[in-house]
Amino acid sequence: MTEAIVYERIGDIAVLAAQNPPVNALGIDVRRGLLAGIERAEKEGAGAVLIYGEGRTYFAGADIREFGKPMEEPGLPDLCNRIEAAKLIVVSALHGTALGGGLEVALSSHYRIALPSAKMGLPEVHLGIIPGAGGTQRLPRVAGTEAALEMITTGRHVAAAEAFDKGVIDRIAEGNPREVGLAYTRELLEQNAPRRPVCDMPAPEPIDFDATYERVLARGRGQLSPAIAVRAVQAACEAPSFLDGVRQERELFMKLMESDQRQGLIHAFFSERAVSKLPELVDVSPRDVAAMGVIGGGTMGAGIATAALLAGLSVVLIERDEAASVAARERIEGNLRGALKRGKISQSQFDAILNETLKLATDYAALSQVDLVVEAVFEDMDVKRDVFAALDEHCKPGAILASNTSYLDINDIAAATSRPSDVIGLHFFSPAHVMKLLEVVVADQTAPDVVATGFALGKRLKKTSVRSGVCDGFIGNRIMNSYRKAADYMVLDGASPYQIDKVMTGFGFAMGPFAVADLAGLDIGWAARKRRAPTLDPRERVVHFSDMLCEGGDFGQKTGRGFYVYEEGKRGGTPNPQVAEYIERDQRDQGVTPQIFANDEVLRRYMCAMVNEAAKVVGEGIARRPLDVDMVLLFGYGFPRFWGGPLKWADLQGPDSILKDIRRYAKEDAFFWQPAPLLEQMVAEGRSFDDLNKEAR
Ligand code: 3H9
Repeated sequence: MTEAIVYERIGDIAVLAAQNPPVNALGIDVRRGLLAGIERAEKEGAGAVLIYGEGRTYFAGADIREFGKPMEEPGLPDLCNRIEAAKLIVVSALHGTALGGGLEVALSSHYRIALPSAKMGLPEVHLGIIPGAGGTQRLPRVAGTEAALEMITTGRHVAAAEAFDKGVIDRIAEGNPREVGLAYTRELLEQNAPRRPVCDMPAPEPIDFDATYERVLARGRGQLSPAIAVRAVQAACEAPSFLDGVRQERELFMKLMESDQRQGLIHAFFSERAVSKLPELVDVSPRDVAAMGVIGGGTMGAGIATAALLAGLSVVLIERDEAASVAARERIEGNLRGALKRGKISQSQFDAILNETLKLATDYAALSQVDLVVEAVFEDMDVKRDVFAALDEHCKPGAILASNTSYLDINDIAAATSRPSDVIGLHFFSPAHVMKLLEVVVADQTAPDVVATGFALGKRLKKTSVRSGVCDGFIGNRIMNSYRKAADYMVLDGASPYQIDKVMTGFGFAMGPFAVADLAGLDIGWAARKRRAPTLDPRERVVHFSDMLCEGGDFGQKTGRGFYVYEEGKRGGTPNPQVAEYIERDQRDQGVTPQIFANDEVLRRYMCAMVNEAAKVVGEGIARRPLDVDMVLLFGYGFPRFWGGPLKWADLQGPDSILKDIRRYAKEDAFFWQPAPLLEQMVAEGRSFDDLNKEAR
């Protein structure tokens, strides 16, 4: 017996209690313990086995940390088959989250009971794999083909009541898993209930698997695991025997286990959790935040206020006059109405937020009691400095003063106050009540407990928070500027914006860079380019075709025309024929002879620009670790999760091959393609970005 599974005899019942915190993952000790427990129970002549988890959950799945390493015996598939083949009845009592291999162990048990709060599912597709211990064979047998396919291809966690309706569990009971499980097992013994192996149930009904495969593949935008899962369920229906189906599932599972997508998605899983754990904050307590101030009620300010209100904070929003206050309130009301419609809040919560928790004011004196204030006014240093001087005057001592600036220097903003250690950047992404990313921008004098409070606030608002140092654009916008420029240069040199968009959506982005620019508003980039023009380095190449669009009043989706033409009521746009004229004019003016870019080359340049700038951001200490950059791109810029992030992607390609291409591109434009010193150093030392992540732990 291992310590991870505690064996106990209660009368006729052998109880196997999992003790492998925090989530009772099915690591090698747990698997050995379960196997030994079943064998011992049989040997002792027990009448039944009860399996349950101590702590917060039944098994939450295979131990993901073992993936990529040689599998130690017993493997989970064999263990599940052995549990199912046990000579006595096996009962599982589920609580918490019975996920992946956890649900597979439960499905191998002969009877399943769950607490009403339990959730269950097969979320393997989110890790780039499929259930690999019989889940794709057993779930369709108990729940039917359609229901199983839906659960497996979406990875959705299903509540106990729904699982009961679908036939996944046999009973729901209030209490604790041990007591509930024991009572149920006793009852089954009293009734002489038979063993009930799912593998003996008839094969599920087949459906049109080819059509389902195509539909799921398209929905995955390049992610393979959900579509492969369809084929595994197909095997459950069509394979000559249960064991043959299990064998087919295993083959598909192993193929995915070796894929880049599995590596990318597991990197995303662990990085998502590591990103907000900063070693320097381990012993630092955040300040209490109950009341929040927001300065400015435009789209951004209203979004930030909405996020705070939805998280249960009270909000005082400052606008410059009555009319602007009314408009801000309407924006917030609109956002909240969306939350109401999606069932995120009830009508009474909606009313209470608008009538009680949200206050609007035009006088900074209304901020005297707030614990933290986020400024979201016009991006102009003079305006921001005035705001912060006023905050300094009116906010109580200890209140945190945060700016939502996207690129201005937080140190300069902090200098406008008498308390720079209380000043921080909290960079939200629009719409702020929807987007998951929060950049916590730490200035030179920001106090550690202020940083900790930024992260605590992010958690409360259900954001993924990433620490960033101060630089133009912080982590995300700085990197975006770079890959956007690479895209612009490719267009000037002969690629079309539509080719680039198509290549990048093929890579897995929801939208390409030119469609994104149309959505964000072309006037934003235009204003930034005009602002930066006087300080541009003369060696920098400049493109003009986007300016030409703006000069003609085409600002993207909001004006109905940009790189694409948008028709009222239609999703997406069609290429704007004028764009080709502007590009040709730009090429003529600059004496550029257009060339043809293969799609691979488009992807390579775009990604090399992203990786190179990301490596500079890490090398300069703006991001602490490569994984911080990866999470910024994943949660703020639509980077496909199955690649894990640009630096995980770079590792998968080999950092040396990226550097080789950057050097090749530098022959055409040495100014733009200056290799990141960190990348050069890593390649010289044979290290990967993942090595840097590990060293930073
Ligand atoms: C599988 O089962 C394959 C099989 O079909 C076939 C095999 C042959 N392994 O998320 P939290 C850690 S694939 C190892 O912060 P929550 C996590 O890293 C698996 N570690 O808590 C964190 O560590 P740390 C299918 C794991 O309450 C700590 O536990 N299962 C695993 O917000 C707490 O996690 C899944 O995909 C794991 N499986 O959420 C479920 N799971 O404290 C994945 C968690 O050091 N897990 N950890 O940062 C989850 O979805 C959530 O963790 C869960 C709890 C909902 C369980």
